[in-house]
Amino acid sequence: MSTPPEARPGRVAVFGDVGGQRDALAAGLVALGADPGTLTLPADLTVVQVGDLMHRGPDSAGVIDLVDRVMTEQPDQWVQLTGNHEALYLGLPQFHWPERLPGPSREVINRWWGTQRLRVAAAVQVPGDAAAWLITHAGLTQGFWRHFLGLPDDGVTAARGLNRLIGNLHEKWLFRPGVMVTESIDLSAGPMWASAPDELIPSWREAALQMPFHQVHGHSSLVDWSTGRALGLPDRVGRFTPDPVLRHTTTTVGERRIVGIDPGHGRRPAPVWEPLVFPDARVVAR
Ligand SMILES: [Mn+2]
Repeated sequence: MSTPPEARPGRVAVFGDVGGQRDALAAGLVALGADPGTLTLPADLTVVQVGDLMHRGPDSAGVIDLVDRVMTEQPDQWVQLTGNHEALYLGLPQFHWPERLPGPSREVINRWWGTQRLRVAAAVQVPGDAAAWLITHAGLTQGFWRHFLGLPDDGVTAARGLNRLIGNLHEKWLFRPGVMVTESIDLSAGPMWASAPDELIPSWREAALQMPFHQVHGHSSLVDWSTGRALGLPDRVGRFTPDPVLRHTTTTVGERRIVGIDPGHGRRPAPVWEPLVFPDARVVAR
């Protein structure tokens, strides 16, 4: 009997927002041992991508093709999460964006959603740490965790609760906007829209309880990497550790961590960035 892939510890690489930068994504995969020609992933590697595959950069259609091919050929090794930009194509438009994917790419996004290949959350377990890592596009705010998920007390239950909303009567909760849409700060902003400096980090820092998991998110950052400027109000964001080479920020909230990994690709790819790699981990919910 072979061991199911999800039970075998290996590298789990979490990729931030891609924003149409197909070559940057491919280079990141090759750096982790993917075949430079076919991009076939090495057997010990699982990728979790946090969504926002498209727009801004030069080759959104190429990104969708790349991901569709890897997900078809190695379905156990690629977990694709939904961002607010994917949501533009899922019948719930909430913001204006000047670019539009070509029809065939839109059909791929809809096929992923219809077949539940597009997820909202994943949970990763690292040996020796009792708390799991919850991975979503924008992060799970304390308010959304409390009011819309019913205070799940671990990351696996939180990930399952979020994914259970896909296709459910309450699916629209997942797209609950925040300050980036409404210009009004909401500590219950949803996992597609929460702003890290204004909503995600303050929602947990200001709560008198322990966050029951670690988190990884993309979507927004505590630093404008192009200028190095910190974003948000310092007394609400608190202290954090920026890594300008990886383009990651780490905030410690009590005993838990929140790691932001949006590299901030624009029209051009970020000059430096890395995925977050857990060297010995398992995807335990997806
Ligand atoms: Mn986003």
